[in-house]
Amino acid sequence: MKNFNYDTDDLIVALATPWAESALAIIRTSGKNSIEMTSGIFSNREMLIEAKHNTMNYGFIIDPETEEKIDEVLISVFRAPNGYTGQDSTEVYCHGSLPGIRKIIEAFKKVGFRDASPGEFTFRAFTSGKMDLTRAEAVQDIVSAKSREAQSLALNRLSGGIESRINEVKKYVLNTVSAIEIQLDYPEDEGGLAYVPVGDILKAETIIERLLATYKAGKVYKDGVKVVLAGKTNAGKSSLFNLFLQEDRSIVSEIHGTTRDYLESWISIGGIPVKLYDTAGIRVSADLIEMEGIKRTQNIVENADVVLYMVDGTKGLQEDEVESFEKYRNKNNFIALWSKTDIKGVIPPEGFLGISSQDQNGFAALEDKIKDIIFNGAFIKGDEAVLDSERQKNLLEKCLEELKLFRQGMEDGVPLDLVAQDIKEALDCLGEITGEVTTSDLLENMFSQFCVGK
Ligand SMILES: Nc1nc2c(ncn2[C@@H]2O[C@H](COP(=O)(O)OP(=O)(O)OP(=O)(O)O)[C@@H](O)[C@H]2O)c(=O)[nH]1
Ligand SMILES: [Mg+2]
Repeated sequence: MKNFNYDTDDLIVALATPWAESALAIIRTSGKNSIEMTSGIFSNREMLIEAKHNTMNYGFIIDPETEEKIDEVLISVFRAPNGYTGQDSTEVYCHGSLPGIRKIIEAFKKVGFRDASPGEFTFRAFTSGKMDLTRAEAVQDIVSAKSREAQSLALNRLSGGIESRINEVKKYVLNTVSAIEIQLDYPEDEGGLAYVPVGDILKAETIIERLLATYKAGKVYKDGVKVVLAGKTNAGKSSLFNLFLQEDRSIVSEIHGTTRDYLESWISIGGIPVKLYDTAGIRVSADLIEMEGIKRTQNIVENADVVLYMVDGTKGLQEDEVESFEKYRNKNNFIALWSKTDIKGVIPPEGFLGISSQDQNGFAALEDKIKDIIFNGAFIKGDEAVLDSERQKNLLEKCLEELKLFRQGMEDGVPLDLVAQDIKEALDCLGEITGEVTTSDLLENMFSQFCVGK
């Protein structure tokens, strides 16, 4: 983040809604005396200066130099230490005209505001103690969530779901640290018998392990997964692709080699964003374009999270596909499908899931199987807090490692002052997660990923 300003008192302004024509737009400000300074461009100065926290104030934005009316607006007022940033701040609800918005922001600058950097409002919320880093990270996750589920998981983190779990861990670790400190300070009191509550460390480890298990699930909701339909020509891949999409996107025909290049589309399976690929059917062909399509199919299959391999149920597994079938079969992300089960006499053999794009038989079972593979047992329970930041995950892994080292050391009879080091490092990791121990590099890196106005 260039020119990221850590002077958190000065006056910042930014458009909080998209830079596009719309019915309404919101411009937000924050900083010391920002309410009074906003009143400098408001038709009813006194009203704003005296406005209470959490109130709406009607009037006009006035150009402070020309005194020209710029827009008819509502201004909401938030007084420190309340409000999002914990500072005095205002939000201007104006009409969503781009020239109008530009003029309002210019007016703000004329009375001493500057453009906010990305994430600067949230940064201020963090520095004024309104939220820890796990919550701040959740703010950006909410803004960029691709699905309703991802958004609601982020909302849980914003309400402190992760923070409270981390604090629990911290409590257990601190208990142990203080027990160690006492031992080190007054060794003779215990008659040489060191008592350290190792059970607390085990409890801490359990919480961390569970949080780490939710990481995979959380990532699935946030980034989505790749699911590929592969198989021989005419197996019925495009028909199933269209069924997933609920539209006639891919051409379906009885001619072999109908799909020559791959197609992709985002769909949702139980709230998980899935990028579904329809691919060129595998066969030996003299057609160069088709061969290129088949080559690309293989690449996509290699990189897929889930491979749906479809065998034409009316024909069974063909000789020339055995090789590719066997190649993928041994992977744990593979589902073997037996197509066209609506046709009389088409019955899936052992190991295949029967499916029909015509009567949709097997479709729900397929969705369940896909979910099983994606989550691999790491389902999220109810409104459990789901870890989703890589930064937090890495720190938790390190913390867990240190705690295990500590326990190992205790078992091996390593002197207390040495094992104490491991547990203090574990504590540092926890502090870094919530932001009590931070470096400016970390903050800069994190907040620069935000959008302006957040
Ligand atoms: N009865 C029945 N016919 C199906 C079903 N699925 C596909 N078909 C038919 O099978 C033929 C091939 O279907 P496609 O979906 O184009 O097959 P594909 O695997 O995409 O074929 P390529 O693009 O050539 O690789 C078409 O005539 C479809 O109507 C099904 O579930 N039941
Ligand atoms: Mg096709």
